[in-house]
Amino acid sequence: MDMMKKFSLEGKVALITGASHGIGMAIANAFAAAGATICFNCSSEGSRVRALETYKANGVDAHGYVCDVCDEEAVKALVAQIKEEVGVIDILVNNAGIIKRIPMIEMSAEDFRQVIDVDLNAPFIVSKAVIPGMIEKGHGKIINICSMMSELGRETVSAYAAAKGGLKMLTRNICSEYGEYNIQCNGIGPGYIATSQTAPLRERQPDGSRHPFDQFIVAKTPAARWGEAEDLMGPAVFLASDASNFVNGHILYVDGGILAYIGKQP
Ligand code: NAP
Ligand code: GCO
Repeated sequence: MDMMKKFSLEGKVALITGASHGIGMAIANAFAAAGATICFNCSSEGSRVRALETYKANGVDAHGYVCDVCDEEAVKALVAQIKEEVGVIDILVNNAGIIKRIPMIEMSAEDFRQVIDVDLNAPFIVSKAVIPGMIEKGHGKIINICSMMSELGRETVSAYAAAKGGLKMLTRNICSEYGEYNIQCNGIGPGYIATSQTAPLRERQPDGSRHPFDQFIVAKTPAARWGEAEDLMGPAVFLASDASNFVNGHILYVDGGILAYIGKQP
């Protein structure tokens, strides 16, 4: 048996939401290298055009769309357009996400709702739009990009942690409800990854020293470094491929070991 064929995505159509840069783009590049046809969406035409230029420079012939993942009618139209232009979606990565770092009692209900909308309601909306096609095809892979905050809290990220905790359970529920249709739904829980989303946590201080949170995360991570979006490529290909056909409802933490580690004695 050619074991490596189990990791191939040849002939598969993948939709990675929010893959205009960061983690989503790294996962899309990994899927392309494994043979998949890449579709992505983002929230603005500017992001879409810039992302398409980057994909092209990387040798990836991606299909890019502007679509707000919170807008159910727009998402349904996107899925139909992809079916028309590319094919029925075999692999969905619910990656699009936002964070607002505000102390909870200072956070408006509107800010809280916006984070829940993108990080939890949207994965429901997009999965609901894609699953019927997967059932018809007889297979499907859904990967929800969760977070360490699916397990842990911290100051200022109440909405984000609530959303990512809910996303962990949505992952398990999709697994429970659609596993019989040969659809596997799993999560990836990245640790602290160096992207634009975490840039504020790594900014140099006025005196040129490293951000205190940067120093904290490096000390708290057994790997003693921030993760790179590239660290997620292999785990994502595994969960998108036939190699994981009996893995379902699992959250794979790609965090350098943070969740396993109590932290070094000061
Ligand atoms: P990022 O660099 O901020 O990228 C977020 C992406 O989501 C962008 O492509 C953005 O599109 C898109 N997006 C946001 N709201 C959208 C909407 N309403 N409709 C469509 N697209 C939307 O984030 P990242 O660091 O790569 O994170 C990606 C995912 O990983 C998120 O779910 C995040 O919560 C999760 N995560 C990140 C880390 C980390 O340390 N970075 C760790 C754990 C989990 P535009 O380009 O148009 O704005
Ligand atoms: C934060 C960070 C984290 C990371 C990630 C960790 O402010 O604590 O943004 O939430 O984004 O989710 O897994």
